[in-house]
Amino acid sequence: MADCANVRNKKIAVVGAGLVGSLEACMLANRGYEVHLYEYRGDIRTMEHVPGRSINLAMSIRGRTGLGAVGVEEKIIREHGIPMRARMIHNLDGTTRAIPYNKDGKCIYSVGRRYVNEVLLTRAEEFPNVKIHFNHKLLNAELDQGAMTFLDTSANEEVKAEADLVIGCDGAYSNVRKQMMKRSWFNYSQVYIPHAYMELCIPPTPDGEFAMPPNYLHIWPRGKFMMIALPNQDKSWTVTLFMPHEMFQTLDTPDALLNFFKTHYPDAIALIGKEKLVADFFANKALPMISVKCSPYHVGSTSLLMGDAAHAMVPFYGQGMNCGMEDCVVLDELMNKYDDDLEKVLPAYSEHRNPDAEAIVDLAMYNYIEMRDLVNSRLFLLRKKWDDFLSRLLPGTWVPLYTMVTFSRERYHSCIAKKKWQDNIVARIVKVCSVAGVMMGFLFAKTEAAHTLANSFLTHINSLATKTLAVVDRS
Ligand code: FAD
Ligand code: EGU
Repeated sequence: MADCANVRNKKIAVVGAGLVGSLEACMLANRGYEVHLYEYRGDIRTMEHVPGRSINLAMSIRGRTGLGAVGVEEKIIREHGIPMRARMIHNLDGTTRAIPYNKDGKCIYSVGRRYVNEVLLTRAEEFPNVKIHFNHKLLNAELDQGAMTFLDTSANEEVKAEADLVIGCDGAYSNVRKQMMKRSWFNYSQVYIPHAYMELCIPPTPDGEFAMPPNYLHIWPRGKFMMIALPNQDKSWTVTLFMPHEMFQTLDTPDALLNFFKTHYPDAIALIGKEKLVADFFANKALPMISVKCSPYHVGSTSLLMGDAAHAMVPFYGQGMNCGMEDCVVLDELMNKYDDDLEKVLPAYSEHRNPDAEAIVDLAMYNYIEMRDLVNSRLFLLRKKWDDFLSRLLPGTWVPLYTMVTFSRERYHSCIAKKKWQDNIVARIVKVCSVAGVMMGFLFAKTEAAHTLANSFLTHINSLATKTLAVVDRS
């Protein structure tokens, strides 16, 4: 525990007690700060139903490192994590195919959002220097003064508060970020993608078992629409259906819905159950997906954005929570480096973290475009196979992009740089092969028959090269 002058007596307000805010509160408490954690909702540990999105999430090394720093990694992974060792691809004809994530046995874990959040809240409360204020909605803030106004929703009255540092962990539609947007030299951009998502549920079988093999992330890739399923601890599955939001509106009757499923996800109807599918679909609503970039993340030495507030991303890499939890680790490291001198730490954090956050926001968006444009699951398989083939051929030097992102803490921006380097090599190999092919053509071209053979060979190589280059170009 740091005990220097920079920490003593300093008060930090963390706005938002979601996955990132509750972790960040623990991290700061560990350093000895007086931490006030403000949350709009009530205490989810005492609520029966928690409103909000995505019931379970894929947790990988970056998130786990954050949990480990406050001593709850073991607990969450062991008690609440379901290993997913491979993807299970569901083809249109009902056949399935598994593609492992990692040949060294590394895997990702399906965790319930609620469990993770509850464990982190309980951990935060164990620190005597943390106070959690539930039912407090941030209305306004003077960020360079550290002055905040909340609505206490249980008493329906406004409450003022002050802190030396205000950290916005208040999610994709962040109010703290909104305050920063009033300031000069704050950059901001957002994009809504045309797709929306809806969560459905595959219940346990009558004998209380998982209805599909549990240790997989199940995927139904269908180009314009896609479904993904992650296992829950109660042996149910949370299925997320992704499709263009206009298309959700065209599925406006039970018949239209069932026909859609019969055409695109025939195997899923039995798994969800016909009546349940109709009931859940029409009881739910399709939710939007937003992608946000901004910079810098700080105001002087008095305010900072972390998690989705700083970098909301589309969910197509399973990295939003992982990245937000890694934010906390990065800030902690910089606090060590600069001895908790916030004047130095905050600018250093913005400068260090922004290229990485924007890199994963981009990667998630590219992956969305790639999945959307894949015509069928065969192409999905082909892509993964090609990457895995090269990584087996050149272990260590040729690490597939998703492996760097998911199973290492390589900085996100350098994952992109390495991928570009790999693509360059592939393009070169293809070129060299084509030239070699042309030379062979001339060598063989001495007889009439050889000439014909060489010609068809060349045509073949050429079309192959063009196709491969087109694929390389797109990624
Ligand atoms: P949030 O979890 O949104 O928490 C923000 C908190 O702030 C909330 O508790 C909210 O009530 C509170 N708040 C908001 N406004 C105020 C206010 N004015 N005053 C006080 N409190 C406020 N990530 C992964 O790593 N793996 C996955 O598999 C994955 N799957 C996903 C699937 C979907 C469909 C979606 C939409 C996202 C997925 N994510 C995934 C991303 C992940 O959900 C987010 O990145 C993560 O929840 C961000 O955490 P956060 O704490 O920054 O924000
Ligand atoms: C989307 C929604 C498979 C949870 C990306 C893979 C996701 C998750 C993939 C959601 C895909 C897509 C990867 C993981 C993960 C794959 C990954 C996506 C979890 C490239 C709850 N994605 N997701 N890639 O490789 O690296 O399996 O909602 F379909 S986990 Cl889109 Cl590793």
